[in-house]
Amino acid sequence: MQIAGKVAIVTGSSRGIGKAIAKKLANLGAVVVINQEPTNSLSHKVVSEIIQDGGKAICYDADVSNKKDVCEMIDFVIQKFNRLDIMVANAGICPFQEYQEIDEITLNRVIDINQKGAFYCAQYAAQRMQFLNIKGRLIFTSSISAVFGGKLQVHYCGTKGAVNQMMKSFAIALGECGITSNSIQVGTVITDINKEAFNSNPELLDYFIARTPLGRLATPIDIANGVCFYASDEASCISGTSLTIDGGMSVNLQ
Ligand code: RM4
Repeated sequence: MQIAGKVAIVTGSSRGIGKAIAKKLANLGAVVVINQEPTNSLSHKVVSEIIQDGGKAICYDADVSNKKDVCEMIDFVIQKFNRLDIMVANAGICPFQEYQEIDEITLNRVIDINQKGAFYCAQYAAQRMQFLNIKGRLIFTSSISAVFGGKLQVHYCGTKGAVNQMMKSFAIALGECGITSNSIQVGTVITDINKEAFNSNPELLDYFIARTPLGRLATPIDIANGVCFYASDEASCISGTSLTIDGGMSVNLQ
């Protein structure tokens, strides 16, 4: 997959799925920007792991729900590398809660990070790519929860549905510039986002595995593989699509 020499930002890449995406992109020769929210302190470790593996990476703290932060991050990257080829809008949260318990603060935080954050990253990255005449890539981390509901994810599912619709609309708006826009519909992948939920309810994990035709849940690497394909030159004629990576879970009603 032709990615060498490209510059990529991966939001929420200090751990979990974002970290796997960043490491795979770096492994394929991209210069990767590891983004985390400023209160976090893990990204330096990811950068040193990538450099130890012979890759190129820097880190940049920015709260994606803050438009000014996002624009400054993108401007910094373009100033440093003279280009931005790949924007992976991956940062997201999913506080599992009964619908009655979801207060305004929580709802706004989920929308601010998952939906507005993805929008700010895509909007400004696309504007800069267009200005620099770069046939770039917008890749969104969506979810099977964009299609299926979740009893404890009423707020989260709404944002993932929105991410898919934004993705399609960006694809239409940016086609004439040769910029593609796609999303990965992530199945149930065990990371910090849901570890607690599974620890407190191990049967749920057994249920998800049992309904997955391939008999295993997708891993962060599986998601990274899909993102790297969308980011590659080989995917230059793919836009406005969602690739589901879930071991077949979402097509199985059993
Ligand atoms: C995914 C899907 C999974 C859930 C995670 C947090 O999009 O909904 O089932 O565990 O989000």
